[in-house]
Amino acid sequence: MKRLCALLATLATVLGLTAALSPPAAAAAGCKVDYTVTSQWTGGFQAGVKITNLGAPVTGWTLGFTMPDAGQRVAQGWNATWSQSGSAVTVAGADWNRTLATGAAADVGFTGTFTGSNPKPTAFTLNGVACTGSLEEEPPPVPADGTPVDVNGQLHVCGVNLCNQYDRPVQLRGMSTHGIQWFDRCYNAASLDALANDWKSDLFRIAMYVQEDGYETDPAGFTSRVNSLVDMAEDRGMYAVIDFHTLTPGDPNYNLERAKTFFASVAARNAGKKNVIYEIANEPNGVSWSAIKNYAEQVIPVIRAADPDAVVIVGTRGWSSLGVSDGSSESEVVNNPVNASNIMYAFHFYAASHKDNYRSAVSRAASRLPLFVSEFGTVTATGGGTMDRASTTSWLDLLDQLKISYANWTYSEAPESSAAFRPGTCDGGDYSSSGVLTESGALLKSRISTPDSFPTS
Ligand code: IDC
Repeated sequence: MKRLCALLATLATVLGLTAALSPPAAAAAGCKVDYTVTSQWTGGFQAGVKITNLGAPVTGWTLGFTMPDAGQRVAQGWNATWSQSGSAVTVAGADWNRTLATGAAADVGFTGTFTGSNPKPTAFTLNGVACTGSLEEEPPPVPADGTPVDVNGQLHVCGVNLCNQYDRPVQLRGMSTHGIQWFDRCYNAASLDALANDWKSDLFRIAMYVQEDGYETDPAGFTSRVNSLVDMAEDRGMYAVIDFHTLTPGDPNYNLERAKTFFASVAARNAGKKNVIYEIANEPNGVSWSAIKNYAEQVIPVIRAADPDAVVIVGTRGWSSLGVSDGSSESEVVNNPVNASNIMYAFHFYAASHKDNYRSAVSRAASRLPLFVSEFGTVTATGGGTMDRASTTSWLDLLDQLKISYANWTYSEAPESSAAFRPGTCDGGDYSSSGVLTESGALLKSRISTPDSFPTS
């Protein structure tokens, strides 16, 4: 029936009979498109397109529209496959957003070039049906008064989500330190104030390397520094992720005794706080899932004995890729989960290196496992290279849609493109203005600082 309507509508358009043949109500049932130019510069622009399906559910969709001006060209698109032929643009949904229930929406976007006045595209269609619908606009979320920790209180895992004190799913968005053995001076009152107040970050991840001149060289000193950073986050109403940053060697069991000592101490010291989340192994690599699970089942009871109600994040195989970087998949975890409650599984990605097959794994896994993106970069897995804006935007849109919390690598002035600040920033007191931000820092600040809409009942 839909096909027939679409065919009739097309025929009617061709014959110039639209008004006479198609009842307005039928046309309005198809879809609604919100097109927004989010930024524009000389000759270029970035636009977001929100497609809302007002018709029957679809399991695959193609959006069409027309560029009114001959100079308007799509340069790079995301969250879909984009192509342009003459003035006609075609956008085909990606694996993870191709299903749209009635009333559901997909967000896609692109950067483009233009030569004239950059008018808004016209003739939007969804699977061939004109998008002339309108919906009651949802009121914009009203941010609750108070800091993220004031509003959400003690967190816990409910189903596959991170939930707040009202048992409602929340997404925390924030930043990770670089290795605190190297960039300690970047974590001071001014930078933490900026993170809480200007970046409006919900979350501060404290990356305490174990090797590479980290914890193993001075357990007492690093434990005390982590505790003082937890306090600084708490004072500003941010959650703190205590990251036991194992990396090389990749088998977390190499550090098992150190992990037990460290977590027994920080869990006892911080048990009364509501803002602490424990991440027990940053990125296991070159090691099986069963060995990681065994490590987790020895460390988690140590934490629980001291701090029974805190959320614990468990790293996954293949540098916390849910096994994907080792040619495996999330099913090894789904089929053999860690024997503990109130835990989440880490997923890490670097947007220029990890793309569609990783996004597919996350969108599949998200309905089976509680996931926490405790680290990601906008660049390649080396921490350097060119920032991949399109892939980063795809990732963050997906995490927003799935309400998966994230922390970006890094809130630091490291001389590499993943760092949010230009080298030298930590000599001064400014951690927010465009003069100190790198391209990655500017993108992340713009994403993190949008209002939270934490449920309050
Ligand atoms: C990188 C840092 C780099 C440092 C290196 C040392 O960006 O300055 O020299 O560690 O080990 C990870 C790790 C994280 C890496 C990061 C980028 O968790 O420690 O930081 N990365 O390579 N996993 C994937 C990428």
